[in-house]
Amino acid sequence: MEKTRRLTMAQALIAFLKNQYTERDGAEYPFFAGAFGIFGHGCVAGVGQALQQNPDFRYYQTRNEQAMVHAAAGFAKIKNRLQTFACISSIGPGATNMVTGAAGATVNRLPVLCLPGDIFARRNVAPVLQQLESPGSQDISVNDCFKPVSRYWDRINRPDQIITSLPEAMRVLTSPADTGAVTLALPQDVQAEAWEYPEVLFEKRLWHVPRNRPDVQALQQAVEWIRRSKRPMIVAGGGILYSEATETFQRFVEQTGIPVGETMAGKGSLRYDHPLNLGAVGVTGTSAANPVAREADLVIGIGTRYSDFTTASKTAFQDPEVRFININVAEFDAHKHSALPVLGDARATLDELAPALEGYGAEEAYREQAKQLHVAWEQEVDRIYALRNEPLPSQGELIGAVNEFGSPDSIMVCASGSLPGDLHKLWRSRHPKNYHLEYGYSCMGYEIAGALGIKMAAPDREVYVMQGDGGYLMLNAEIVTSIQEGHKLIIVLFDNFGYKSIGSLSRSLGQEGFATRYVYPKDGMLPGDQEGVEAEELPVDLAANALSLGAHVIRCKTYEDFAQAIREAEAADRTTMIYIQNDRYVNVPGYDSWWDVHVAEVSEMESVQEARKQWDRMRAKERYYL
Ligand SMILES: Cc1ncc(C[n+]2csc(CCOP(=O)(O)OP(=O)(O)O)c2C)c(N)n1
Ligand SMILES: [Mg+2]
Repeated sequence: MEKTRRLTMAQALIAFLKNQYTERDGAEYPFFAGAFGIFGHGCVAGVGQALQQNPDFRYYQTRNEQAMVHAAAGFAKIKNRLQTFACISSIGPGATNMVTGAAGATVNRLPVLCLPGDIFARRNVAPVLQQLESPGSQDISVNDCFKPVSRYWDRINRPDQIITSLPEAMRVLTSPADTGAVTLALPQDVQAEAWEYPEVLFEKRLWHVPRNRPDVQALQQAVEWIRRSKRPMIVAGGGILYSEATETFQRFVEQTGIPVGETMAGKGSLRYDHPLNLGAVGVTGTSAANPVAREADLVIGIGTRYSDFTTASKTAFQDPEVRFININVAEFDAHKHSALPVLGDARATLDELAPALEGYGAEEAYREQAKQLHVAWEQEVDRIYALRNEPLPSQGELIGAVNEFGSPDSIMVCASGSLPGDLHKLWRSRHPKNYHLEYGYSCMGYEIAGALGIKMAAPDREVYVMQGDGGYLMLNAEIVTSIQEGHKLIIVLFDNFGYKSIGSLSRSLGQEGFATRYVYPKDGMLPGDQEGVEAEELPVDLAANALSLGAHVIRCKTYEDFAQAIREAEAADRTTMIYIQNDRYVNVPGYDSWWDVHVAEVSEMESVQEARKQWDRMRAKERYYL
């Protein structure tokens, strides 16, 4: 007779989760570091009760369900997807609050297990509090919203269903190619129902995370293409970091002499001062990487999903004969741009590609040109770091201060606004995890929440959150959790009274920054930039806000105050905000690139008509790469 244990579904779920482990290269990790959650009637009697009787599976109380999914994703990113958190919510709004976080995790290919409570499977008491009724079906709840943002989705309508559902959830979460958000919707009655579960379900399970090796023929073809190429370029993506391939990658670059441009997720795969590192490529690319991309006859994409920021909306690569080799664990990404797909783990593939390329080196003159571009770019960064804009400092010089005076083994976190582009260009990455940008979803609100997970994953490193006033207002509640749990963050707040980013985008589209400032309406309309200093600013004090949540606060006015505050903040014993106002209009330049934001085809505004003409010119440069 099979041994069984009588447990509620929620108790069985927790007993299963705490026995899941991953293994790669012989090292083992508990896959779940615990659970984040917010209790409500949709989970307190089920999962809440199970957590209470399983104190060895640590539960963390958070403030906002979206934030807890970001925290889990940030944690998973630092752990190279070998570990994550489960996220528990009540039904209804608690559940749907997680949808944004889940989408972010899936876009960024990061494992997170979402466990939203769900309406009664039993149905007789419906509609229950917070239930969305559908006149067309009783088999719909708000949790169906998770379907498009999850890589695996299931609803547990009977307690025995988890026996087959949980292994599927784990397969997807631990798959390098398929990972993302996984959602198991848990009807609140079923959570508390008991079942005789097979004892083997609760035994330790080790999920081997593979390093798949590439197809031999594809590899040989790649070798031929590289040997024949005159102007090859590598586009380094996040896959290099997740695969822990940075050392192998550096050797590969040095052996072949092929210059490197970095994506948002791939920045840090090579140290900033490596002579063949051309820095950021694409919309937010550098004066070194963008010209090399434009002329490249072969692009070797490693672990990249080729977002429009990387391809400059398909204008970055202009050689008529350009072709692509994509090294990727995911077939979907490997085939993009009609590439030669080299399906495999980045490290395993580079390990096989390097010996096959013995004797090959990019041409000397080409290498020299790349090195000179690298040097010139570093001088440009020095120039921007040294700007001393008055009366308000510029964002570029403040980024420089954090980079130069912050601890070199820190982690810098950012997600949205004008900072990501500036950081992509200007941040000098000194180790693979130094630069942490959530730019797959670019979700305002990721910054502090993600940073909480990051600090939990790397407690010995300082974590700098770089954030605008808009992002801060969107979601700052996890400051409280960081204080409750003693996970210190340094929040560097750039207050520019609104949206510097969308303001400048709006002006570039001929729309005068309409409704992108935090000012009072005038004559029934929100002023744009044409109102200048006449527009009346709002009486908001974000430093006082952080103070009221329990943070230590350092207010700065000048660059000198700020540089001093960066040094001071490291000595603080709890989450600290460094508050500074910066200039809305001093931008880091673009380096001959473009982003396709479709301009109005007809308009009464002359400035929009002008912008449309410019758009037409650039639109014509977009390519299909077939
Ligand atoms: C959740 C979410 N809503 C809206 C946007 C669109 N958006 C991108 S940047 C931005 C403004 C950000 O303002 P702030 O954080 O102050 O940064 P700044 O642009 O001033 O640098 C907005 C609204 C977004 N990225 N995420
Ligand atoms: Mg702002």
